[in-house]
Amino acid sequence: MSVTDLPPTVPVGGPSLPQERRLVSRIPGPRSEELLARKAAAVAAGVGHTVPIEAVAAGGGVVVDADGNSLIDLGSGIAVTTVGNAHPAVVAAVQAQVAQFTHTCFMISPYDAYVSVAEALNRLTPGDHAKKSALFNSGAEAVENAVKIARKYTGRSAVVAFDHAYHGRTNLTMALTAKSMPYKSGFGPFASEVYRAPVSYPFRDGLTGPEAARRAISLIEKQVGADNLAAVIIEPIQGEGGFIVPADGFLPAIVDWCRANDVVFIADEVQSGFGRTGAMFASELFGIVPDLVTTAKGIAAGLPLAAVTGRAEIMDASHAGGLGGTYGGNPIACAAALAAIDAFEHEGFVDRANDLGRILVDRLTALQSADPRIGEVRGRGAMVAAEFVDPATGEPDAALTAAVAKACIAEGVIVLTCGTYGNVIRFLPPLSIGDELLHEGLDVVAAALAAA
Ligand code: PLZ
Repeated sequence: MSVTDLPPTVPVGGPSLPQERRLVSRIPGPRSEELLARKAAAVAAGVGHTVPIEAVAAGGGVVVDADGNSLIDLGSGIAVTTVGNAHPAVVAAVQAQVAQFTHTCFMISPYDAYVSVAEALNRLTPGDHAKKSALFNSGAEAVENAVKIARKYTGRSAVVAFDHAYHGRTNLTMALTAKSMPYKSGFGPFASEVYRAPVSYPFRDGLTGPEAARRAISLIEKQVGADNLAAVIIEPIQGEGGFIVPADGFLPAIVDWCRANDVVFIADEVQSGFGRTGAMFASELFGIVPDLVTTAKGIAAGLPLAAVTGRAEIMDASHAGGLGGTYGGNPIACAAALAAIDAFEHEGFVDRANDLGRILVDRLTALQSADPRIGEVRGRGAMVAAEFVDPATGEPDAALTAAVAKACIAEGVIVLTCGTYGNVIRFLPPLSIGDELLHEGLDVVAAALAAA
């Protein structure tokens, strides 16, 4: 069905959608319930959903459902629609490309959009060294390939990931991911030669960055050995694990150790990249230059695209034909990415992430000062979270977190939870949301917390 075939009651998405929270039924309303019943009958039970609606349109700062409810979007489809849903330039670029050609397979007949995305990534990722890129379909696939590339370059096999890490749902990326339930439980055996080190989690470990780095490096040296180690992979700000911002000095010390030991340092910026944190890449906030960077999500405003970008000599170590995939760097996804990247560079979105971040941190910190159940407010730019605890013990309070998130959704505000202990509400608004709508969303969060 094309947009023009939709019944007149279904609004067209994009920034022209009325920017309002509007509840015309309970959530889920009757039409959404119908779809959810069909989903339960037709879609594998393992594929869950957080917000019980049938989405029909989205744009600016709202998602509209089939019953006519308009929900404030504080999730961006997990940090994907960073420049906004159905951004007009992205829509135009996709429409033009889809009418031109949909696929040739870049490994068969190369085309401009792929090369242009690679050039943009080589230019935008941290560091001014010679870089190259390869494109894929999903964040997990980018991570898999970053590990392949690092192994080929170093001739070593071990990989170190960290506590609270999330890197994907494929076999190798499940092995790299820390949390068993729901990501890994029952899905093993997992890929071998993956080792786990402790991260810097200032709220829970109380260590300085250098102390936390020494702890991790000592474990790596004793339990893995630098000579066996191809790569260390880390999210500069951990996403699914709880929006954990490492203490100052932690990441630079790990990077320095990797350099000194010829270990490839991979920054997984799938969630933190592309303007989300108020810098183009979160690595910049910590003054680090990764050897390889994985990107996805925000890169193409909702079209499936991912990339590995890094030092030319590392990227070129793989033999011709060793990297690729049928759809990797699909021309429609690349066209969307070029439009989204242009929007990042010319529409002030990176500054906007910092403006939204200030509102989020101010409002949440004010709530925290009156409510000891908020243990910590943390994040950078428009990647901000609140961690909920039992004030008496400091223990994680997952039940409170789930209750607040559920109440927000029932009131028409999309919030997502995260965290190893399930006790974090994360805020990832599209950078196209207006201040007023963000404030209204946070009013609903405050009310939900007060009532919980
Ligand atoms: N690396 C840092 O955040 C995806 C996962 C949602 P894919 N995070 C959202 C879910 O429950 O499946 C992610 C990430 C980081 C890698 C990935 C994986 O990216 O595009 O989902 O494969």
